[in-house]
Amino acid sequence: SSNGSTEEEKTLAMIKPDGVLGNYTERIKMVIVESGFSIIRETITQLDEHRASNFYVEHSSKSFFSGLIKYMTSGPVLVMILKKENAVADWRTLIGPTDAQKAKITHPHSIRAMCGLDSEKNCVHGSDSLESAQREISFFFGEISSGDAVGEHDEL
Ligand code: RTP
Ligand code: MG
Repeated sequence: SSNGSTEEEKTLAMIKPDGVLGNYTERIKMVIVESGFSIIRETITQLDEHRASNFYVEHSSKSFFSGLIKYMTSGPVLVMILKKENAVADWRTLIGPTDAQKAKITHPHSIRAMCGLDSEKNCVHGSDSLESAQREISFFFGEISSGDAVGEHDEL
């Protein structure tokens, strides 16, 4: 950008109901900060069926969808905007694979290995692309500055 700072990305991170109820919030936040992310916004919210279905609409035809919605509405979630260079990919790497059982074997230092249970109850979410990140940030926090302005209008 024009001020010479590194281009930074924003991604959406979520601690799912099992993570919040299992008291993993502070441990996860510690890993986030130690890994170089800034938490620039955060909110706790309880998803209802409608909002959870909308959030995961890409999976609406999958066999696991009804279980996913039941899980995601089972308690409050903590949603955060994380900022860092390469935030989208780096947060996905830090959380590890979808199946927390596999994560414990193949990615033992990942967040899902630390606090996830199985292929459904995996404790955390991360946007899977820049486009998903923008959609998901808007979903929870409203519109934000577009990508080409990131770094100059980055108070959000
Ligand atoms: P997320 O979107 O939550 O960050 O997870 P992900 O990209 O690693 O995995 P995705 O394929 O997008 O699946 C979304 C969430 O659905 C639940 N799931 N359950 N029972 C199952 O086989 C199954 N498969 C997926 C998980 O909670 C997964 O994170
Ligand atoms: Mg996903």
